[in-house]
Amino acid sequence: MNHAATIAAISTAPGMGAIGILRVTGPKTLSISSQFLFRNNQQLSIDWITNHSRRSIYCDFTNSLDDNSLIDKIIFIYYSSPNTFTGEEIAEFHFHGNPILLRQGLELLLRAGARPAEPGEFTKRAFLNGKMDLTEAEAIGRLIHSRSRFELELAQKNLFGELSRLTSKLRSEMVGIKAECEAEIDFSTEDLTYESLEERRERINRIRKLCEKLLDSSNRADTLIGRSKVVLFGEPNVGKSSLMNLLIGRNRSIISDIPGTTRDYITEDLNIAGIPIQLVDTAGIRETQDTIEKLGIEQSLREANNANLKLFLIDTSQKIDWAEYIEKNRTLMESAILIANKIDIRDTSWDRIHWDKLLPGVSIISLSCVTGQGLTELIQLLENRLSGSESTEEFVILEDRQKFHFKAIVESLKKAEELMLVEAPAEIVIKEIDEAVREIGAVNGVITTEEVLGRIFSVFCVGK
Ligand SMILES: Nc1nc2c(ncn2[C@@H]2O[C@H](COP(=O)(O)OP(=O)(O)OP(=O)(O)O)[C@@H](O)[C@H]2O)c(=O)[nH]1
Ligand SMILES: [Mg+2]
Repeated sequence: MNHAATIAAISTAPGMGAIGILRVTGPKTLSISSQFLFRNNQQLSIDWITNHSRRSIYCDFTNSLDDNSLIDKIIFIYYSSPNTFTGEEIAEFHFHGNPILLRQGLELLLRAGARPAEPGEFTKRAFLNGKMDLTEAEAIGRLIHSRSRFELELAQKNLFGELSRLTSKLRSEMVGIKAECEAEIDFSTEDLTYESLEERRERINRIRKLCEKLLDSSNRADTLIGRSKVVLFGEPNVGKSSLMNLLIGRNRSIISDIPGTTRDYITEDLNIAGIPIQLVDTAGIRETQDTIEKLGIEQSLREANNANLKLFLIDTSQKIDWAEYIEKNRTLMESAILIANKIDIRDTSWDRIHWDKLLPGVSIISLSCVTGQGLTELIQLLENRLSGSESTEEFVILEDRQKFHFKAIVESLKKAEELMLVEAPAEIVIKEIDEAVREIGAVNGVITTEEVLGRIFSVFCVGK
C-alpha cells in the first residue's frame, strides 16, 4: 500500500543527547533527503544513495534552500522499501543531539516537501502495510511508556507476538465453530447427535473461560503496574519529613525540631529501582487539642490505610520504654516496616535485639537521615517489597480497547451457550458466534476503521 504523503519527524526523545535522529518515510524520501546531503561540496546523487542502501553515510547536512551553510556533520542511512519498519522507504538523519539543531534540520525537510508526522504515524504505516498486527503496534506504544520492568516485560511479550498468536488461534477456533453451525443449517444433518452439540457447547465454553481468564489476568497486571503508594508515618518529630527529603533528593518538606511541623500530607512521585512510587509524608500522630492538627492526623491515618507500603518511623534518640510503646502502637506497627531513625544519636534505651522478640516478623531498619546510614538497606527493602516476586509469566497486559473487545466476546459466547442449552436453532446461535468472530478480529486489526486507528495511534509520540 502506498501513502501519498512523505512524512518527517524527530524520532528521539526531546532534550540533549549524544545523537538525535530525524526520520523520513514515504515515496519522496530520497528526493527530499538528497537535497541536503553533501560531500566535498558535491550533492549526493539519488542513484549513489540508492546503491548505498542500509549503509551509514558520513556527510554534510547543508542548508541548500538558503545560503548553503553547513548545519551539521551527520550519519545518514537510507533503507530501501519494502523491508523497512514502515514498509515504505525510510531515511534516518543522525544529528548531534541538540533539540535546536534537530528542529533546524526538520524545518528544512518540511520546506522541501515533507509533512510533519502525526503521533504514531510511522507505526500506523507499519500496521497498514502489514508489518505487524494491531496488538503488536499497540505494544510499541506501551513499551515506550513503560514505567517499570514488570510493565516493560509485559509490553515485550505483546510486541513479540504472544497476544497476536493467542488472538489468531482463538479466532480460527471460533471460525471453525461458525463453519460447523453453517454446515448444520445448510444440510440439516441427521447424524448431528446430541453429543456433538454438547461437545461444541463445551468448546465455546472453553474459549469463553479463556477470554475471562485473560481479562482477569490483565486486570491484576494493571493493579501491579499502577503506582505504589508508600506512606511515612509515626509520632511528631521522628524524622518523617527528613526521610521524605532524603529519598527524593531535595528539600520538599519543611523540617524542624518543633513537633507538629508537618500538618498536611505532602506527596511526591519518584522512582525506586525502576518502580514508580508515590511517596507521602504525613503529619505526626499524637493527642492534640489543635483542630487543624487533628484534621491533619486524621488524614495521616487515612493515607496510611490506603498505602501499599507503610513506613512507621520511631525516634531512637529519645529515652523511651519501648515495650510499653509497642503495646500502645502495636496495630500500627505490625502492618508496617519500622524505621528506627536518628540512629546516629541513639539513646541507651534503644536495643535492636530486644525488638525481634517484642515484634516478631516485622522488618526494622536502623537509619540516620543525617549520616545516610541504612539508606541503601531501606531502598533495597522497598525494591523487594514493591516489585514483589511477581513474574510476568502468568500475566498479560491488555489495552482498554482490547479489553472492550474481549468483554464483548465473552458476552456473545455466553449468549451462544445459553441458546444452545435451550436447543435454539443454529441460525440464532450463529449470530452470536459471528459477533464474537468480529470482535476478535477487531483485537488484532483484521477489521478496523480509520476512526479506531486514529484513536489508537494518536496517543503515541511523534516520530514513532
Ligand atoms: N541526628 C539526627 N537528627 C534527625 C534525624 N532525622 C531527623 N532529625 C531531626 O529531627 C527533627 C525532626 O525532623 P522532621 O523531619 O521535621 O520530623 P517529622 O517527623 O517530619 O516531624 P513532624 O512533621 O513534626 O511530625 C529535625 O530537627 C531533624 O533535623 C537523624 O537521623 N539524625
Ligand atoms: Mg514533618
